[in-house]
Amino acid sequence: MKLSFRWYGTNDPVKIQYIRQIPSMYSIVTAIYDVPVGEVWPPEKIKELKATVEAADLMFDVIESVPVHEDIKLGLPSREKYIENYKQNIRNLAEAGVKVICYNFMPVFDWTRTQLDKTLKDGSTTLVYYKDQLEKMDPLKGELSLPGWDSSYTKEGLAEVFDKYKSVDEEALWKNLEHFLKEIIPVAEECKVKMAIHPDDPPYSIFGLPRIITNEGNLDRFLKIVDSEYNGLTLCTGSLGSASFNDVVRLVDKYSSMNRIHFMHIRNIKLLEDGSFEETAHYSPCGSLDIVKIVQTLHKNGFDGYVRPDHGRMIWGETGRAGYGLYDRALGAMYLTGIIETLDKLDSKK
Ligand code: DNO
Repeated sequence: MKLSFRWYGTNDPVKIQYIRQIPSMYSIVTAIYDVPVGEVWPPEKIKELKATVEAADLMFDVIESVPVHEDIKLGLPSREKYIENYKQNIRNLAEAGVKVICYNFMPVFDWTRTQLDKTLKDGSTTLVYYKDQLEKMDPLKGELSLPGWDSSYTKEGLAEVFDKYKSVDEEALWKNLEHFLKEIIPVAEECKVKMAIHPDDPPYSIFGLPRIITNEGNLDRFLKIVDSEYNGLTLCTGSLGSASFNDVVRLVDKYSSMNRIHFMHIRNIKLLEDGSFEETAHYSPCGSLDIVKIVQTLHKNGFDGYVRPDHGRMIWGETGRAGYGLYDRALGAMYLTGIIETLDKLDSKK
């Protein structure tokens, strides 16, 4: 397992040198953030980013994300141009040595929370998703954005895109995804870049928009569309685990033994009775997921892909990008490293 850490580039309040100081850190997970969604990332920008990462003695192996233009998800005729651009991005990133590209196929919104700074009992703040808060939110009335999103919309822009989705139900979205995959996966195969779709977060429809990368049946369906190792998953424990119908350990076991997980996002969440959830520290007793069992399952199946500690709380007075501070994610990284080292040592004693 290769430990990695998300970094938002030189504008990130978290310095890359600090990430380097986390023991066992191997690769950075990053992206080009100042090119509009759907456009080709200029090769010079990719080169520059790679050089910055390598100067910090870290690998430039994982991109999160190359975002998918909304016209592709909507299946509009203009999608062909964006799909060609997407293929070019895969080629250019492969040229720079990138091994895995993470992306998602969520209509309009990426990961969604209802509050970014909920104070927990210990005084830390965290991201939460409370169903009663969500019911009161009307994305068409206000501007909604999260710190990790690749794009956010104005009120007018949102109304327009919601309107376009009126004719796209789940089956139509599957069709549009199928068209996209059948175009891009052959390029990924040729370039030896593993594509890794991120599950929908939360894994069910919100604001009346369709969501399909949500549960075991749909993950099976996704993998069969193009049955290639290059058509794989980013298995995000917190996203899939935020619905009680998903058994995360089972999903990790199934898809890692099929060699279809290329990137793991590991974090814990506490599921509440009404289906709401709070993000917690990684340590298993803090949440509803058994992180040791998840890592143990990956280890048993010989998983050698990338792992990153996902969102952290804000602790020790840190301020910055909600979910993406340094301290709690670094604690998560060391917790994961401790589990992996223990498993490795127990294994060598057999
Ligand atoms: C949230 C992230 C997601 C992820 C995208 C992948 O923190 O895991 O925003 O990057 O869904 O495209």
